[in-house]
Parts: sequence; structure tokens; C-alpha cells
Amino acid sequence: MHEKLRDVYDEVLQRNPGESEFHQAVHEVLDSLGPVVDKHPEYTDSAVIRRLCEPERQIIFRVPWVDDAGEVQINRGFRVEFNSALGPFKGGLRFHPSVYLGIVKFLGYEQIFKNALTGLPIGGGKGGSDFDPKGRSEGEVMRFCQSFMTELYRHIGEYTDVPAGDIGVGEREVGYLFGQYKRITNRYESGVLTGKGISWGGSLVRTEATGYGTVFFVEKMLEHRDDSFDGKRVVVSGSGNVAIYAIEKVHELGGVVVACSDSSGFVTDQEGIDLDLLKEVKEVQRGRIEEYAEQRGSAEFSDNGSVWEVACDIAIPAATQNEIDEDLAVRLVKNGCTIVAEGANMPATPEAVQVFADAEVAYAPGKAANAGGVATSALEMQQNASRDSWDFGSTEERLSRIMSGIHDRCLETADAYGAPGSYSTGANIAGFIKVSDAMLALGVI
Ligand code: NDP
Ligand code: 2IT
Repeated sequence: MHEKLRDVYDEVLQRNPGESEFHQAVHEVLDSLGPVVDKHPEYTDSAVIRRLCEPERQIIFRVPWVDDAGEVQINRGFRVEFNSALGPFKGGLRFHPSVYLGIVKFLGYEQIFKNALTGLPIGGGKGGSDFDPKGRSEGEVMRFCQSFMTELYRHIGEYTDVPAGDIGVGEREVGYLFGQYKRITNRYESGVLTGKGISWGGSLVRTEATGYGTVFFVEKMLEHRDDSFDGKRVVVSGSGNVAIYAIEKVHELGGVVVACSDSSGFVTDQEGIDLDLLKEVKEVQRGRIEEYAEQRGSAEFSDNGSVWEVACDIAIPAATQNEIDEDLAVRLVKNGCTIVAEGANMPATPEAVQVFADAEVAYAPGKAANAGGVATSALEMQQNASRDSWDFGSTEERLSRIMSGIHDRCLETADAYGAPGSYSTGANIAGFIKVSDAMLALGVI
């Protein structure tokens, strides 16, 4: 790492003890900025990089609610408003028992560069709670969301901070959150949240956008190598929002998804995942992935080992951070995988990324490959601001163009800064320059 950046990183370690995921995300970005610092001393002279590593505002709050048994439950809520140089803070809410400040900060930090890469006017932020929705009734989820919003509402707004979904937060939760916001503020302020239902201000394609966008990105990577999805075996981890719509688009483009997973195990299905069945099990019944295998003759469930041990040409991790470690990366390479595109945020450890680089696997980081979700959120904000709603086809077309633009910008920037072919260097530098130039223009704030 460049000496000046090492100083910034040391300061981040010292100021944010115990937040290992945040350290990892910062390290990954700073490690690729060396050539920028050499070319543009103004970024270090004006402490732009140090300012970028300190959130503008961090909110931590109590979320009390009453469960179905009448017991009072207490969770912790977070919103980290990381950077608003390019637009209102924008980023999802994650409800998962593993959530703590370090996770929210890593996600918020990544979001700054991802959102900058989309070219749309959105800053970076993230939030969530250590609430575990698994096994909770509809009533419990609703009361939790209402309590969460009873504090969050004072910090957000269409010009201030615009949350959306992430792990454990989908249209159902956004509905309860929006309902409570509307009730407290007495305002039908559609643009305060994205990922809304179509009949109450949502955008067509937002549900599909992260998965579709990741696959559009892979399609561009394939085109760049004079190749296509035709007959490619693909493994997608997870079976939530991002995974399901990644699978749908891979199948539309001629690939075959042969495995997917959830936190209880994985299924292999060499005939290709039956998406109608997967949606029924996961979206309608909110069931476990094992139930898919129980109803599908060609599928097998395993709770031993990892979905990344299944042979594939293309890997699309779409579950969670650090799900591919060094050993699993080695396994993927040995099994013939040549493209890895991150639907999830930071699913590959730094060691795994190094394995991919050494093996010349084309590797697209989440902040580039999964930017279609937040980009379509920004399209939802545009529709809300103009009180309009666009049709599916033209919205999907815009998503596809945005992903294509990000793909090309990554490669052009990587070329310009001496790292040809590196999507991660290109993504970090292009995102960094966009947000840093805005910060320089806005002065020391
Ligand atoms: P969902 O909650 O819809 O699905 C998450 C999936 O990942 C589930 O199958 C879940 O299994 C699995 N999973 C979650 N945590 C773990 C874990 N610790 N170990 C193993 N499996 C796990 O979330 P999304 O699909 O929305 O999000 C998936 C990833 O994509 C996340 O990294 C998120 O940050 C990222 N992302 C999401 C975007 C969006 O628009 N939703 C946009 C960009 C990125 P189980 O149900 O068993 O927990
Ligand atoms: O990680 C992400 O980009 C998201 N969870 C989506 C954020 C958004 O505001 O749509």
C-alpha cells in the first residue's frame, strides 16, 4: 500500500477498533488508490481520503417491541450516513442477527463508491438491526418495523437519506416501514424509501434489478472475451432476492444454474434450478432450501460442505460477506470457474480475491456487479419525484445500459491507471474520483 494511504489506514484501524469487516472494505479500496495519489496529490493534501473514511453521521438506537408471547424484546437499530457529496444518503437496511456497527459501516463505505459508479445522484449510507426475522410471525415483523421507523423517521427524507432493502428486508418490510413513516409524518413522501410495492409508489424492475443487473454485467464480461452464456454452468449462492433474479436472467440468456443455497445448506440440480418451484418455496412459503430438493427429483440437498464445491464455469455469490475463502476459491478455480461476479457485498475474502487474480479468473467486485439494485432505486426516486411510473421494458433497458456503462468505465479506468483487466481497481478508482471531485468542490464540510 502507498505510504500516504497506509497512514490513513492505520488511523482507521485505531479509530474503529474491532470492526473487522469495515477494516477489510477500507483496505481493499485504499490498496488500489496508489496510482491516483501519485497523479493527484490534491486528494491527500485536502484530506479527502481521510474524510471519506469517517461517516458524516452514525445513529444507533433502541428498538423495543412486544413479541407474540407478550414479552418485551429489545434490538439495536443503526443508520450510518456515510457520504452525501453526490446526493442524499442512499443504501439498504439489513435485518440479520449478525448486524453490528462494523457490518453497517463496511456496507455504507462500499455503497459510497458503488453509488458513485452508477453515475446517478446518490450518496452512500446503510442501516439495519440485529433483529432476526426467521421464525417471526407477520405481526411480530410488522411491530418490529413500526418500532424501528418510530426512531428512524426523524433522520431520513427524500432529500436527506433514502433507505431500501438488503438481507432480511424486502417489499413486506419496506411496506411496514413506509406505512409507519407516513403515519408519523402525515406525508405521502414516496421518495423516502425505495423497493416499494408497485401499487404504492414502487418501480417496476426494482425487485429483479440486483440479480438481473449482476447477470447483465457478466454478459458484458463474456462479450469482452468473445463468449456468451450459451450452455455455461453457473452456481449462484443464496436463494433470496438477488439470487432468485440472477438465476432467472441466467436462464433467459442461455446458461444453466446448477446449484444454489441458503444458510442451512445447498441444493445441486444438474437439470437446472426450477425457478417456479424455488420462488414458491422461498418467496411464497418462506421455507428452507431443503424443501426445494424434496419436491424436485433431479435435485439433491446437502448440509455438508459448501455450494462453492459444485463445479461451474461462472460463480455468482449472492448470499453474504466473506462466504468464499481462500480454500473455496482454490476449489472453484480447480473445477474450471473462469468468471466470478459478486451479487452480494464483499462475498470473497481478500485471500480468495488473490487466488482469482493469480489464476487469471475475471473477477467483478460487488460495488460494480451488484450496482443495478441501487441504480434502479435511483430510477424509482426519479419516478417518485416526477409522479410518474415507467413500463417494465424501458426500465429494464435503462438498467442494462447502466450496467454496461459501469462495466466499460471499470475497464477504461483500470487501463488508464496501469491495471488493465482489473475490474476491482477500475471500480475503486472510478468511484473514488467521482465522489472525491465532488467533495473537493463542496469545500471542507
Ligand atoms: P435476502 O435476505 O433476500 O437473501 C439472502 C440469502 O443469503 C438467503 O438465501 C440467506 O439464507 C443467505 N444468507 C444470508 N446470510 C447468510 C449467512 N450468514 N450465511 C449463509 N447464507 C446467508 O437478501 P438479498 O438477496 O437482498 O441480499 C443478498 C446479498 O446481496 C447481500 O450481500 C446484500 O448485501 C447484497 N445486495 C442486495 C441488494 C438488494 O437490492 N437486495 C443490492 C446489492 C447487494 P437464509 O435465508 O437461510 O438466511
Ligand atoms: O447493497 C445495496 O446496494 C443494496 N442493498 C440496495 C440499496 C438501495 O438503496 O437500493
